[in-house]
Amino acid sequence: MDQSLKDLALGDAEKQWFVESRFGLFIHWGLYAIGARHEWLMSREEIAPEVYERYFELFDPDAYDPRLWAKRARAAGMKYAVLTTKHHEGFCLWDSAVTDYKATNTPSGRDLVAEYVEAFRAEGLKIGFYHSLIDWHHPDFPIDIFHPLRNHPDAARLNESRDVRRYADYLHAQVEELLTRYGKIDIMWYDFSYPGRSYKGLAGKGRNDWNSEKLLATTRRLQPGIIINNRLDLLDLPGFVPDIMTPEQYTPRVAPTVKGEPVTWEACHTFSGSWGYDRDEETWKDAEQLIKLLVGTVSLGGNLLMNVGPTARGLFDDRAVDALKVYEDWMTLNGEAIHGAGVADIEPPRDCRYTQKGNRLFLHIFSWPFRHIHIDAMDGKLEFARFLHDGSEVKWLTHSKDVDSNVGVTVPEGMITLELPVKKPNVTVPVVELIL
Ligand code: H79
Repeated sequence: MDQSLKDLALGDAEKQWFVESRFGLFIHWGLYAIGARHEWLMSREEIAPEVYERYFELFDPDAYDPRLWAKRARAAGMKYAVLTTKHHEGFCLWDSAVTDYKATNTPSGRDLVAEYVEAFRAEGLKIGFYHSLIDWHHPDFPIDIFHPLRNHPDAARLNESRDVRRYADYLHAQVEELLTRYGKIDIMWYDFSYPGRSYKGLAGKGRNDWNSEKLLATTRRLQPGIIINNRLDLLDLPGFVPDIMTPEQYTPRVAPTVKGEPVTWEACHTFSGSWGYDRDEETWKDAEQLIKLLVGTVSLGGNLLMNVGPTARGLFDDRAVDALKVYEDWMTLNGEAIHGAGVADIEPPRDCRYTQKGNRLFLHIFSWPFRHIHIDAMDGKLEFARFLHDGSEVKWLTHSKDVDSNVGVTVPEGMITLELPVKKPNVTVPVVELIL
């Protein structure tokens, strides 16, 4: 069994496109866009499935045009996208044969997944599916710690007629549809497992509930090159390393490892605090935060999957468009330091991050200093320095004893001081390219 699980992991060569991409668009879209107050509202507000179905009866995103979404993503420098085919609410965005709770049965009547795949592929982006393991609408999904009916007085009795194995069959059948109907799919993003937790005698869920080993094998069989994330609760099986790790709304301080080994990883973040469209949410990230999240992630060797929650009409709202424009403006001038770049060989100076691509080192300046940034000695290897955004030369001093006496302080021999303009260039995070 160890061996077969190992065989299900993807090799580095098959993940190369992903690592080089560095930047993708996460799209959280479902009935919760109508509620417009976080994609977990069904659980948070303990809304019974039959009450929640009111959204299903009204769902009609008349302005949905995924070609426009794809154009915006590409312009922002994103190379792939991941769409919620189904979120925890259980509503399916495609024309599934095994449920009536699907987009084609709403007033919209469209297969939203089919249109997404076609539009994003046409724009040259790789295609990912997010698929929720959790399902608060399915009648066989046992009421658990997050379920909207967790505080129902008869929860235990209701669970007697719910059979998680039937739910798992449904889950597997749907995955089979998604991975056979739409051509080559590049990423499968399962969400999520929570074993070993309990609330009022109700349990969490994990690999035995989802039949995760089989789900992993099926996913790999149907799409041999697909990247599968780490949320199937298989991590503690000996020898198993997921294709990617996916820290959520959290960028680690050092590159993550699994079982002592470096691992391919992708941080996912939101423009505001919510994944689904949240009309009244106020904590939208500013331009600096958005760019620093991307740079910070890539400097640690990770990808950034940045989320948008489209509205119930099928549009990116103004705040999301503005946020994507922040990325577009920055990536147009500085994308070289992101695409195909990764962890640098050397430590960055204070308030800076490095990314590196071959003999090109990119110094991302997070906090603008007064005139100088001191970088460690490069043993004479530095050949040229220039700003990425305008290609202009950045001059530097290499410290020797002579220079030390000029500045009147002791400086480590060989240390390099970049000579920067007093005024910060009009770029959210300026980047100096160091050619070695
Ligand atoms: O799909 C997005 C989220 O809905 C889902 N994963 C991303 C990609 C996710 N959200 N939260 N979690 C996974 C982990 C669980 C967090 C919880 Fe809570 C804390 C559940 C209950 C308390 C956050 C706060 C959600 C509800 C209240």
